[in-house]
Amino acid sequence: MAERKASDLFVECLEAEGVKYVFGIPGEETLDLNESLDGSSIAFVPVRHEQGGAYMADMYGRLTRRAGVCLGTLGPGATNLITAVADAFLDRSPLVALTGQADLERMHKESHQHIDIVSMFRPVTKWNARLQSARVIPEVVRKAFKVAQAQKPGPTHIELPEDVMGERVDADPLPVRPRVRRPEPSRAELLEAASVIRAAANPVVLAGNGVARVGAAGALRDFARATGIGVAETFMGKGLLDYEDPHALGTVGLQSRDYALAGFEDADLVITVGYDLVEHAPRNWNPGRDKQIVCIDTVSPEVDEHFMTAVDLVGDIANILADLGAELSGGWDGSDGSRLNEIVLGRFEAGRSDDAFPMRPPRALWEVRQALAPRDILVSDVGLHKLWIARMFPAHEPDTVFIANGLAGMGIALPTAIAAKLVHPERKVVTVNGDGGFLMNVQELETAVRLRTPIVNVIWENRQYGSIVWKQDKKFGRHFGTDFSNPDFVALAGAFGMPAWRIEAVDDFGPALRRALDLDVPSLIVLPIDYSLDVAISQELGTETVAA
Ligand SMILES: Cc1ncc(C[n+]2csc(CCOP(=O)(O)OP(=O)(O)O)c2C)c(N)n1
Repeated sequence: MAERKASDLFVECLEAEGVKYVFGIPGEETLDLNESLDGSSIAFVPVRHEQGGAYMADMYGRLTRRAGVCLGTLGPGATNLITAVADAFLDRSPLVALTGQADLERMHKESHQHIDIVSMFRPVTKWNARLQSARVIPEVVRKAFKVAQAQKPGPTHIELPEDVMGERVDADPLPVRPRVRRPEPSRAELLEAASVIRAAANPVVLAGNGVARVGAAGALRDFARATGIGVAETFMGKGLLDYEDPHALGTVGLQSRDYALAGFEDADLVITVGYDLVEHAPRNWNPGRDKQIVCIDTVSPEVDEHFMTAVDLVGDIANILADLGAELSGGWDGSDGSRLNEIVLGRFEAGRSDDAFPMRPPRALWEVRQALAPRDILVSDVGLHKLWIARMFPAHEPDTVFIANGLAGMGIALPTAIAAKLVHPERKVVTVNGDGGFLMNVQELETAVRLRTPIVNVIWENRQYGSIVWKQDKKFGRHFGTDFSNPDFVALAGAFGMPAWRIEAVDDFGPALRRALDLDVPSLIVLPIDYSLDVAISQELGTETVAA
């Protein structure tokens, strides 16, 4: 290859990694990189706040399992990326963050917009580095993608000093091996796990985000069918089993008695599959530390005194489930449902005839479920609405209900939904937001309109930070610092050039949602919501154990 500009080589390396989009905002210190992107096969997607761009990369990575890429300039551009990079860190999305930087020669002294971004990103990335010389670009880029995409995935970060990106260099991208070999547990470990499980009278499976991440839902369904063992899902594991599957025990984690009512109280053994402790602490389902645990995951599990595992099966989750299922086949009957599902789905179904207005959550969610096909996508923002979605929105398929439960940052829904629509243009995409969180990334409505990504944004309007009101009322019997006024959301959407509607009667929501879903442009629906119905539903479910 001939000598060329370092930024050209850098972009060739991104192309070799299969990058299709870079989401971000250019800066004066990323001029060369942006110019090189312009001449490449990669689409640079300008966003309206770097956080929006990083959330788009986060969802792109989550859905494609290839790292999404975001870009911010030095200083404020980089710090604006951080919240969404941290989300990718705790929610385990492969993401590569690129940030500009001053010339190497002005880094040792006080200098315009120069702060130590590499140190700042270190705690929220799996790996990061400053590009010290153009010659190492192929290694640095390959490493950033390899580390980001390795189990458990997460973000990496490369800092790009302006002068390095302008150097002349003669090098080529390193080869990218498309398939990564995943390790397998030994036969002895597998047989040991099988014998521990065989000795259990009442085993249950707790399945988490990690199963969806590696596309092992089919293997999990087969395992449940082959063994007869029931499966409970975390919020982020929604849809791993179709909620109508006879082995589905429900979504656990919102309240203290969820696990008990899903069968954990009587369980002597819990098989965790792709379970990330960040989602929900094991103390909640193993308070007495008396359950035997078999852990199936892609990496060795975290240490927690409530999660002392008997056997770990580390490697390819789908293969492990298939091999273990073959060893165990039959033996249990976890197919008569769970009391948890009975209560929650009963309330959900009852919601269909609730004609209260402002609308109450079960009816609002019932209408969303009716309007979406099984593989369509619902993206939740963060707040009381998220707890309702986690609690009762029934999912048929994995990767169809997105609930951020690692970092859980408000404002995630709109930008991530845009990326979901870019990845799956054939599926309908709806966001449900609180009126607090929606305004945190509202600027990305312009990006959605410009990209013509027809997502439907539903805002549950109550003019309060609902989940904080709920918590304060319970703790202090009053709430404070939680009320606000809103802009006229319909007029605001109109200013962005989008169709929008305010729902004035309970029966109007379903038809409005269907009408919006048929459009080929993004739209917005304001739904006045009544949160007086407690998400805790019934005393039988106990007190809540999570924050929104
Ligand atoms: C960026 C960020 N800031 C603060 C919080 C803490 N928090 C969690 S939920 C919530 C209130 C959400 O209010 P709203 O978006 O109106 O949704 P609602 O609870 O009313 O459904 C707050 C402040 C957070 N999770 N993320």
